[in-house]
Amino acid sequence: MIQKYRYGHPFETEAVIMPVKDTLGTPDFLTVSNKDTLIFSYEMDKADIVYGLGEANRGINKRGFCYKSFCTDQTTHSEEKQSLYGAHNFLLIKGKRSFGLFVDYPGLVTFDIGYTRLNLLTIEVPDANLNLYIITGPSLLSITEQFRTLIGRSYIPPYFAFGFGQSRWGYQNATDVTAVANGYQSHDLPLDMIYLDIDYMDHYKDFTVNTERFPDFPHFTKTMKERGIRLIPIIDAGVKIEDGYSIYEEGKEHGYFCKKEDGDFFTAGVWPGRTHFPDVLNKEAREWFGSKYEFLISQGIDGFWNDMNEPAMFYSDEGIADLLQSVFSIDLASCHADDMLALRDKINSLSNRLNDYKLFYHNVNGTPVRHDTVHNLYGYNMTRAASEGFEKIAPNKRFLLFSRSSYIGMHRYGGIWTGDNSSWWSHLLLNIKMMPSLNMCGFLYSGADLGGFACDTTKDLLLRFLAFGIFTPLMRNHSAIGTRNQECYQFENCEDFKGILRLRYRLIPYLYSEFVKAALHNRMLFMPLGFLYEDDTTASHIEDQLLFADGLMLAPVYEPNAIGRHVYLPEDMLYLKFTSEDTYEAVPLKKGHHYIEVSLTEVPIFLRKNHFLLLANAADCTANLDNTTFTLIGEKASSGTLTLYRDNGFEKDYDNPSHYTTIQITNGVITTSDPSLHLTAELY
Ligand code: MIG
Repeated sequence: MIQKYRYGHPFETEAVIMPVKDTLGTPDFLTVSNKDTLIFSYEMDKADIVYGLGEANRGINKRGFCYKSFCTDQTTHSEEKQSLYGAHNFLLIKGKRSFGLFVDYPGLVTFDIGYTRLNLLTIEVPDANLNLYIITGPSLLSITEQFRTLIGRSYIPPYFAFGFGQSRWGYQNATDVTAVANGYQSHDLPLDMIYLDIDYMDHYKDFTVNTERFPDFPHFTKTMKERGIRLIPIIDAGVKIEDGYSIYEEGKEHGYFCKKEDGDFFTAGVWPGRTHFPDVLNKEAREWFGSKYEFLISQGIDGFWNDMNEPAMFYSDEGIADLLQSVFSIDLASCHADDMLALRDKINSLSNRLNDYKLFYHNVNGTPVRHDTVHNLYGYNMTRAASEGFEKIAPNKRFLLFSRSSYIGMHRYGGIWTGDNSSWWSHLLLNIKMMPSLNMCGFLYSGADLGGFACDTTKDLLLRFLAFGIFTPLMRNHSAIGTRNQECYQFENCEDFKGILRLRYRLIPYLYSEFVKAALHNRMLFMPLGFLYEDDTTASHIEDQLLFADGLMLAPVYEPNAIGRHVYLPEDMLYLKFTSEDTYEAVPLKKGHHYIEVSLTEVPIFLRKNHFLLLANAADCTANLDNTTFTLIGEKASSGTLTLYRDNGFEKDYDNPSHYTTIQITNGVITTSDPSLHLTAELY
């Protein structure tokens, strides 16, 4: 059951698509105090587990910390950080009273989950205009499904987006990009996408291509596509101020940029230098910005990543003016260390200042709305702009699209990547912990920068990152300029990567099928163990194993120099130890605690009873995957049905019954609704 409590006059975020009648008052188990702000409190039981918050720091269980929902360009995801790039205000509390809670409010929301007081949850919103949704149901899975139904169907990317992508900030030109394609293909390592970071543009201007670096871009995208590789360019939020640059000129002419109180456009410093922010909360401006993606689509581009859309800014005119004033007011003769430290702090806090977010306005249906009060909707609407643009440019075609910043609701338009992590082992664990909470909030197409973005990676870290990454729908190796080269072929004995990458390709038809079904039925792909084994206290507190799709359990290795790890099995399972993409050992294991050995090139997969794993033959890119020949792995004693979803990979007719094939296994006998399938069963 879903109840909606309305306070004041909420801003219409469009996170929710399902109409729900207002309930008066406040849920009886919450206390609300209403002074200048609105604070909801809930007394937690000692044993309650608090799931949720989507793209947030720390554990699967969010207890013991204070989180701030305020989309932030967070360059270092260390443990004390309270805000990352997304604002996903959904909590799911499991305990004597289990319920889901969604705070639909577009500005700052503070979630103190047992930080100030161990057993007290408080949610603080700076003004009293919001919608609060309370969801109850017979199980955690049912509550999540109801929430997902409330917020609408998740974005479904094209098939190729399930391939492996290589990215790096620093690829300068066609030669660099070609070298990446050659590096992978000459070593027999599969690849589907190469990402273009900001250097492909002309002076970082959105919707331009630097023709010195890419002399014939349409031809280049075409030759790459013939090799099975798609180029995925980045789009940044800020539009460069430059006379004669058409995007700037058009935006200026129509007033499509965010304005200050005095009516002048707000100016922020980002990569292109001084820029204006397109007012994506203004419908007309959004349509205009979205239509601009055509410039690249017409040159053969099928996918994009939207960056810097918190929106991030390095500085503002006002911030610089303020700083200069402080600098010039210093009297060296009388100045104290404190003055100098204050100045240093001022320089360090020039970027992404809250004060700057208070200086500009959106035009929402003719009404000016101050940015900081709706801050969390910017990345969402930039991505929505792109998606709505695609609808017009090619209505039947799916594009790859993901964003750095997001709010719940954006999951209908695109996926997300989790931003600038580091080449740290702890960030591999963070990646594992974040996936289920992202899924709860509808972000199915998501993933981290595998190998780590900042800092120098190591081969073993990259291998372990990839061994988990082969399950994340967005599987991309990305790294920052100035860090060690991180493409798989750059490492000694690069054939070590082959088994893991090729296993990903063997998994793609299954992954894709499970993904589309999860999107259509509002289910999760990654789940905490406690979602299925609710009464198993041990399972419910496990933070480093996940359930995956229909019937798998994952237990990735995330520590350096480990030769294996401990695994807890909540029930008997079949342990599949993949030693390469096509050799594996199948070992039935009993419920309970085990130690498994996992070498650097191996991938452990656990299969639940009465479930089956479907594998294709490996291929060097998604276009070459055979979608009719599969291996089915399971236990002899298992019976079950697997519904396999297949389509042409780019159209949107998901309901077409011909896309669904049922494969039924009963006492080792397989029957299928598609007699042209070539199935080989490997049953143990
Ligand atoms: O200020 O475009 O998160 O993936 O490589 C950095 C350069 C801007 C941040 C993104 C990262 C990307 C980088 N961008």
